[in-house]
Amino acid sequence: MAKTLFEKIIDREIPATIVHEDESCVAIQDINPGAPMHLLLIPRKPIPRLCDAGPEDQALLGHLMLAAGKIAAAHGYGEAFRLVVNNGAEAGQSVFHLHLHLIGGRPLKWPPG
Ligand code: DGP
Repeated sequence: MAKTLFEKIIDREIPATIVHEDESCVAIQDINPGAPMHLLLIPRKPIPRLCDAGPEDQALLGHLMLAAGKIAAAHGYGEAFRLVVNNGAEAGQSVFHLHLHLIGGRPLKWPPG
């Protein structure tokens, strides 16, 4: 299988600003930020979409959520941030390696477009 874009970033084959790294995930700055904080939390495991995750991924998904809160706090936005997962092209997913958008630092409207 060809590596996903995010696997190449994790493997340092493509440059990115990495702001967090642990045994299960990597967080990078989004190349096209939509807010003062716009990070992508990427599991090392290349699950294409959230709907492709299975029961075996339960701990990993929980890890991502908890890591997001800690990373938001480390960036000064621990009290007000948004997590977004685009699942599928029609929902706006463009990179088919599961990732959480971690957004903060400006007022966020609801519902998102
Ligand atoms: P999504 O549309 O939900 O699949 O989000 C993919 C995000 O990935 C999008 O916000 C832009 C970001 N992105 C795409 N290519 C690169 C890249 O080469 N480097 C970085 N840092 N981010 C990228």
